[in-house]
Amino acid sequence: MRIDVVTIFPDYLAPLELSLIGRARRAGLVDVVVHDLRDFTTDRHRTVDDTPYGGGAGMVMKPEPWGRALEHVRTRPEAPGGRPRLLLPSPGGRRFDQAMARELAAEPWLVFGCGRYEGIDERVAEAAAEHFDVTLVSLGDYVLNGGEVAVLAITEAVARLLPGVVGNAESLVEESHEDGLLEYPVYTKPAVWQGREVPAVLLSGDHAAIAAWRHQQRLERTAARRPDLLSPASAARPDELAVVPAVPADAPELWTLQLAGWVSEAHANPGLRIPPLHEELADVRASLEEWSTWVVRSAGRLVGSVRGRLQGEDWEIGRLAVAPDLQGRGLGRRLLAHAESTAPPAARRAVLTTGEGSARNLRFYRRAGYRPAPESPVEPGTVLLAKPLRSRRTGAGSGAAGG
Ligand code: JD8
Repeated sequence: MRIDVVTIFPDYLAPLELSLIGRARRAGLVDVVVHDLRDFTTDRHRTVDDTPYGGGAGMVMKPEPWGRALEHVRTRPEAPGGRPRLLLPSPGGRRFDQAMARELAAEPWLVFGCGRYEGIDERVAEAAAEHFDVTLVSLGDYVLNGGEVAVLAITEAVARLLPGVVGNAESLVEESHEDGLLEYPVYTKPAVWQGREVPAVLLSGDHAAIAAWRHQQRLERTAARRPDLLSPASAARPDELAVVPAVPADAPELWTLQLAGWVSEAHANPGLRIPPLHEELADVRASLEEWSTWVVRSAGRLVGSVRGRLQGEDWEIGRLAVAPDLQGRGLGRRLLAHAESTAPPAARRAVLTTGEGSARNLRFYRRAGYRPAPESPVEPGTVLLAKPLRSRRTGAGSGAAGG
């Protein structure tokens, strides 16, 4: 792989002469060439910046030196030929991650353009697209003073994936972000340090037990420190998620969600017939015609739903479901509040049913203001709960006196 870097601070890239990457360069496994942008200026002050059109603080990098520099990198005799990837570090770029590192490691030729000041004249990237595949890349959501640090990090993350750069390629496999899990804790001699022991399993010689322990450690650490890596859905904060009307295409996932969501209710109410667990996909499709139904998606996955329909002066709320692995984060509360907020003016109270044995649900609905309804539930073994709705007609408080 060839890596060309254009910068006004060539010495900033000196760390790439060290350690693994330095050794790989000397071994010819990767060829890194650093170019000084000022070599492509034409004035005796080697000017690379000027004031911004439209005013404002700071300076902007001039296009001409960049045009000349990129043309030189692309066409000089030692250039490997073909259409290089031009990577322009920028706070607004595509977030660099291990997947992008793997993608870039498959490229024969990378060219990095390091901006400074307030950035590079926008026309440079536009013009470069004629001969380069241009990608704006960001190291992360914080502001640096230039692109060099990003190039150091990206070059190291990419070059170490090249064959022969990391001595034992095996170790690449179990690394964080490689397979979506953080790495397991590591230890070396002495077995006891400051009274702190190395976990006994690691001294056991039982490789199967060690592998299992390490995998468990990776899962626990990832769940504790980076739940977003486990399933992007798990990271979403409920108040960030949009509650939207369900569409027919949601039916299969809705069916799956309700089958998953009512298992715990079945356990809590032995012998009680739980309608959601006895429905087929066709029943769910049909229900979308009869009920106003809303869903919530996180990272593309349908993770919550609720529905409502007017029965006389009652706004009947049902099928409030949250994916089991995402319960306990307030999404249920959000969905219930949404269902209540969409009750038509004619509705004087919200009603819903849950199992007598569903202690957790009963606590949840009580906290939301629901109380056992005066009338008996339809199904034996269930509880009919009701909550007065702020009557829209009068704008007065809930039906209850003084409500
Ligand atoms: C390139 C100039 C500085 C940025 C005014 C501060 C990447 N993750 C990242 N954060 N910041 C950068 C980055 C910053 C750069 C340049 C990359 C060129 N600056 C500018 C805009 C605000 N100054 C980055 N990758």
